[in-house]
Amino acid sequence: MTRLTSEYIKDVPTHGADLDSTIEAATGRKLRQLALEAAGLDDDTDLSVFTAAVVPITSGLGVIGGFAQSIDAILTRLGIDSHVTSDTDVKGFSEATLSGADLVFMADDKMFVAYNTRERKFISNHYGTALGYAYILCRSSEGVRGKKVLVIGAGFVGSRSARILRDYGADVTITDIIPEKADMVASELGIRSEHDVESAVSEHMYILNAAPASFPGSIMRPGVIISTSGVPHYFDEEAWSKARAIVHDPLEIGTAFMATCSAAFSIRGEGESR
Ligand code: 2YC
Repeated sequence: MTRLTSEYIKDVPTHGADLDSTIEAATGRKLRQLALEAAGLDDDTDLSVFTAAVVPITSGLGVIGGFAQSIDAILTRLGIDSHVTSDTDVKGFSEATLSGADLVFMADDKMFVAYNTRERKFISNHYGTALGYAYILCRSSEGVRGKKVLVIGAGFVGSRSARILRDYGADVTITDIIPEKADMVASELGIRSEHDVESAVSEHMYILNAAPASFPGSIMRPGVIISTSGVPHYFDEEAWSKARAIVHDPLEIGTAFMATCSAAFSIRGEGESR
């Protein structure tokens, strides 16, 4: 799991409108609407009835400057009544629960979760990111049913994205720099794996990139759509000129889908932690 840096997320609190215009150009919808739809919630769902607390966690490599504040800004943009706790770690968690927070967001070096205190269930950032980028790819291509889709990266996010895209009816191929990882996920999901990443990229119009990969525009097909959570994120000029859409951000998409999916536990009264 790639650890974010303060530098990488410094624009998150203010980049909401820019991200929405990129997402809207690709899908015709804004992020909030997509995150509600994917969580099975109505577009007019009022998320302001939910309170959220973001707890900075100092374990392991410690706090990332601006991380909790970025999560807080993302949740506020969704209409959730959010705040960052004044304390960190366990004291911060006790402050969150004593304040009656419905949703508690916290991340150590291994996991980032949205915990629904009412339903006692959580949504991980791995799942929120996988769902978010898969749903954006689906909505960018007027649906992926029967379409060839490439997933790059067979880790936590890539394997979950592949499952979600398969369940959307896509013809999914997965690839990874470690071929055995792709083969394992492929056999588990009943999809194809491809060991030659570059030839796989050159053969697909719909790509979900969940790896810190960067591939040259010279191997891409004109009009390709790339939904890419991978960090670090780099595409050359030819890639930007060829692609119909390249959708990326370091934190907001995954967090927004975590938020709607964790709220959905309360609204829909069903679902399991994931
Ligand atoms: O500021 C804090 O509370 C830190 N404990 C946060 C550490 C987050 C580490 N994880 C990451 O940088 C990202 C996640 C957002 C998802 C994958 N890696």
